[in-house]
Amino acid sequence: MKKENFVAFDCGNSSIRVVTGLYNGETIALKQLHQVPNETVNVNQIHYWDILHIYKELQYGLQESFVRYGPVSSVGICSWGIDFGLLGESGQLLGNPLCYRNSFGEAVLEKMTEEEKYRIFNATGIPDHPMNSLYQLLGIKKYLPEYYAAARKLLFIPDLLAWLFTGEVCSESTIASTTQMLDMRNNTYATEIIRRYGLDISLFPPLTAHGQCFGNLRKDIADTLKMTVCPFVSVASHDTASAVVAVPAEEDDFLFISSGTWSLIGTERKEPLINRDVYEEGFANEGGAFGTITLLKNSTGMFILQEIKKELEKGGRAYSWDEITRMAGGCEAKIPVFNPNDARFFSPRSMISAICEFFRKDLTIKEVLASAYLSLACSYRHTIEKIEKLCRKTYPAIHIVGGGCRNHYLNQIIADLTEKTVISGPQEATSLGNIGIQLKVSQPDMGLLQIRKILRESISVKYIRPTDELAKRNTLNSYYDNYRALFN
Ligand code: LRH
Repeated sequence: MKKENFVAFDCGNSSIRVVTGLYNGETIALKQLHQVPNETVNVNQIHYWDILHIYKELQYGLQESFVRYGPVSSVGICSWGIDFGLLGESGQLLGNPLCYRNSFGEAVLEKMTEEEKYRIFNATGIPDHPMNSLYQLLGIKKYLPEYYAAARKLLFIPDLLAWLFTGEVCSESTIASTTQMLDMRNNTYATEIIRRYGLDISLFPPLTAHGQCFGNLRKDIADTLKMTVCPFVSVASHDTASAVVAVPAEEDDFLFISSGTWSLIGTERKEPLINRDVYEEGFANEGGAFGTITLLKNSTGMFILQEIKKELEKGGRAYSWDEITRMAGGCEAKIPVFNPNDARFFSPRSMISAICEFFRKDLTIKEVLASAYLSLACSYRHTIEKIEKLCRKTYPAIHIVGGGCRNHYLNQIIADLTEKTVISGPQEATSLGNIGIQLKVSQPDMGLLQIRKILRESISVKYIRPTDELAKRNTLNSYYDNYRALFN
């Protein structure tokens, strides 16, 4: 069989990546074509995404795929959730998309009553968070009224990129679910909520079905890149949803952590779970591939460590992740723990200072790092215990996928602390899941489980078993007790 060449655009919170998946009829070989950091740009205290920079980098990767592997069978796009760009009356982009780390949504959410918050959760399946697109959009309407008034279409990041590449204006359910404006029971926009808060329903583009072509590379772009036109396929365009497609689980009920800047900790379900307990615990029913639901907690992930690393590197010297984990592992003092999801760590000027201020003392850098890793692992255990309670089930293993799964130091702490086997990999879960869904175009009978099987057979994973050293377990459990005490 002729090899097919599928391209995944994978734009995460911290990197822009283009990957080709060469499919031989049985398995997929991933080839990374291009990767550069993704960063926000701060102008007058507002964080923006540089979408045209992202667009240029993706063009470069697409062209590389054509040069190296010939005509592209199709392209799928996925990105981080929540953020969006606005198009005006003449069909042009009105500005760079704002980043969810701005505070536009905060003031809006503060004014909502408990009853309103629950009503929105009940209608959408998504709990409140100031960064959600709903609150951001209401914040923009209030604080940047001329920007909102000029908007005629709202495109989430993958949709905005799709529009730049194809000219098509459309969306899909996984990315739309991160907005808190999608009704997760019916997979349609939550029109009642959108109207109730005075937002314009016509801003939202139609939703496409997974595994179908929605457009083609614009001819002028193909000519500039000196390549042939290729189709664009609707994939699970929220990066988390694509990553879940590539979880190498054989069983159909599994626990996953999609580990990157954020850690999405959850399970895959056929139906949403919308009730008071889920709301109180802050779990979200996000959209998954082919109408599945990912019941998950959107939890701080590697962000805290990425920020500390950046801060250390301001001194002019680069630190590898191995070095960072060695420093953390070399901490011999008692390790203090904090809640990584505390608002103080959401967007601080200095993460190191924020951590020291939280403990009201100067910690050594080894202590800061050890504390960040341990706190992260404690937050994972805490969330997993809640999932097990909500789903009335105990899971023996945790699948960790995404860039963060490479961190063996962290994986071992997670295994030891949760007393579960960690199955780590694939690191490129988002790109792999993206490409997996593209297989459906030429094989329409293929379902999620078959796609997952092909992806599983295309990769290898590592098993990390929990320690059987009692003393180590006891120390970790006492740290975890300290962590739990933060919530009393
Ligand atoms: C993970 C993620 C998460 C969002 C955040 C902005 O990459 O998409 O689901 O909440 O980024």
